[in-house]
Amino acid sequence: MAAPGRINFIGEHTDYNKGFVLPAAVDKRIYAAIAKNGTGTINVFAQQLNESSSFSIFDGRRRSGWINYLIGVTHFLQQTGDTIEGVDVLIDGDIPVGAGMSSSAALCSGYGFALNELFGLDFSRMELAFIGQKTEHEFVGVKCGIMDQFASLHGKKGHAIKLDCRSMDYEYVPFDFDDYRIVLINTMVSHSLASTEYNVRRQQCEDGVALLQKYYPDIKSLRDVSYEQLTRHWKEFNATVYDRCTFVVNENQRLLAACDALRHNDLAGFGEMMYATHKGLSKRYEVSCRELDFLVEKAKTIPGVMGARMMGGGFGGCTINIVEQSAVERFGNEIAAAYKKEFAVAPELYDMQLEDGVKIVSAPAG
Ligand code: GAF
Repeated sequence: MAAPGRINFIGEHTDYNKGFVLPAAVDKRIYAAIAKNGTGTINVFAQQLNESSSFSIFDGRRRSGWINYLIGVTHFLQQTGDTIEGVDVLIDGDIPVGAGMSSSAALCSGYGFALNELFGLDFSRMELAFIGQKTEHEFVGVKCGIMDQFASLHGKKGHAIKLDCRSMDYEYVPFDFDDYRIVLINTMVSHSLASTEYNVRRQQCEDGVALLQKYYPDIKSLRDVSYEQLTRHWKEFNATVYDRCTFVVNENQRLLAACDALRHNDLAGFGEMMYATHKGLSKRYEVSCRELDFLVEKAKTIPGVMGARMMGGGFGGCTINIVEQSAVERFGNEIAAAYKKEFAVAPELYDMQLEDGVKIVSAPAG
């Protein structure tokens, strides 16, 4: 089984506000080999970490660390009354952990998908995505949206996916710009603040919704809020909550405009919106950090860069950059050198391909 990580072009922190996102599955993946072992125990070996762990299929208790993802998925698959037996699992992969490319969502999506196939459980890809999300919520404690699990399961080669996180309707948007590359730059800062601050942001958005609902009972989430409604009541808001809500309301609109730009092959317009998203995430949503801001500012000065922004939950991880093919080498050299000079750390660069979602692959020979 191969489960991809994801990138997100635009639409950040909009998923749990029931708005739109534009992610894509990529060519960095978690691989798992899974076989029934005739017992009631799940035995897992994580190659990258050189760690093993086991749990009973009936034991749905939370533990610490990566095994939680597998306990959670097993638990929720079992809850529906389906029968799972023990399996041996070997996990490996090349998604950089902590880089904001959703290695944990890939793990949950891929593991759930593999058990689904092995035991003929009949869950749809969408149901598996929700099981992965529920695992994050209840076993890991991060109240994430649905974007990451959805993207890992629904990716399509050469395409981004415009997802409506309320209706769960989605549409594949081709990203076929032969002369441009999607380059991620990893700050190598791992986002330790991310899970607590993530939940705080979510709460602040809900606080904003609760305030506006007094005036507009039909509002269910920030997705339903217009900029006019928000500004009309600004005096009643706590200033921080107001900033958070402003970012989300703008970001949703920006995503729709960005999709139009893509459809019209307007990569320059699309790139400008990426910069605007970064500014909002940094100044109003306050989920960026000095390293991410530095990379985006530097990217703006290098010829051939169409757009750049921080990607994912924030507080570290990667920036996503759209760069002219002919400028990629210079871009990589210049930005890596500048970053190393500033922070004394060499960033990693990844040239991304958009790929299919989770699938069964045969083991390499030998
Ligand atoms: C993380 C979450 F898991 C996603 O659901 C999403 O909210 C993202 O941060 C921010 O857009 O990756």
